[in-house]
Amino acid sequence: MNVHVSAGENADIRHDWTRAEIEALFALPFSELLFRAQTLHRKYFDAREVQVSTLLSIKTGGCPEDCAYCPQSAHFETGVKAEKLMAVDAVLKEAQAAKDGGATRFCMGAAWRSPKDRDLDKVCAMVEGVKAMGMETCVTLGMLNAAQAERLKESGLDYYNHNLDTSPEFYGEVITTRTYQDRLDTLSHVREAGISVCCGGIVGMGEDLNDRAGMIETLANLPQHPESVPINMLVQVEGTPLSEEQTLSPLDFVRTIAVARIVMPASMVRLSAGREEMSDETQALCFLAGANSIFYGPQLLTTANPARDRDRHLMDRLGLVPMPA
Ligand code: SAM
Ligand code: DTB
Ligand code: SF4
Repeated sequence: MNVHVSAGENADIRHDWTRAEIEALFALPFSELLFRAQTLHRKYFDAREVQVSTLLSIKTGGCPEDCAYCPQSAHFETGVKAEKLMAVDAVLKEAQAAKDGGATRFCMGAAWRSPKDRDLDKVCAMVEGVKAMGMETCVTLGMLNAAQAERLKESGLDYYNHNLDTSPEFYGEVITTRTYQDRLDTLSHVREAGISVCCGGIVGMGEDLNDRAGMIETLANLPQHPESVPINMLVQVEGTPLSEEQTLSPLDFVRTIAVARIVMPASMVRLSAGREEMSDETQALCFLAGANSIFYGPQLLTTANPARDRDRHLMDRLGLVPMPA
């Protein structure tokens, strides 16, 4: 990571944020908020650089969880067909294509509540294979126990993605099949195994500003900030309970990115799902607000992401360059 200042003990890196302080950041005049976010972004990173990851759904659909945003939940009719875990060879072929396309990290996602041990053997082989290609690795497989996190670490895993998704208060409106504490437990197993943490959430689910502040408060007050903080704009998928939700104003999305950058200045803030529906100008504001990583390639897990040439063109016009691994 191209951090210009060590992320050790310093006044910028705090774990004692209050909800009121974070709400006050959201309430700043837009230019003041972006100025503060930019200032910290430039202190910790080269503001021209954007980390580029490619996602692959290695096990799609049929998930027993009821996350109200998710096209892969078996609870909703969304037209996503349940598939089996992909073969290791097929995954490695996709990883090579991602590397050839310019990605430095390969993120593999599975629609599981938690992995079975037999499945984990295969995922570990995928991680080993992707590492051997010289790419960083990330997986998101649902809940993990301590032993599973250890096994993934031994296979060479760099990052584990597990999102808090929203505030503790709003969480129950979105997911009933596992608790907020379950998520925090998985995050601590990942951390204890020595794997870097990728953890963020979704906005635009009908939450209010206090919930957006509550999500960021929880992330910032974890014992260690997640190295990577994905901020997803809800992708509304027909058949999910949130498909008709009122869309969030792009400026409120930009504010969320800026606040995440300010309270977790040394973390990578990922402008995640929702870019396909976003204007180039909104994305430009997100980069200005401190976002410094994206998913690259035409598909997220089951929904669309901008085509590679649209992203290359956007990065060229903004003078952004891929971050070296
Ligand atoms: N099943 C695993 C889990 O939930 O941890 C891993 C895959 S899950 C699809 C990964 C993340 O994708 C979710 O935590 C959620 O934040 C995000 N996500 C899923 N559907 C989304 C949507 N429609 N819009 C935005 N983000 C979404
Ligand atoms: C994350 O926070 N966003 C990515 C990644 N982590 C795994 C997933 C977005 C999924 C969007 C809906 C879909 O494509 O199925
Ligand atoms: Fe399953 Fe993950 Fe989708 Fe929730 S977000 S339904 S756990 S795939």
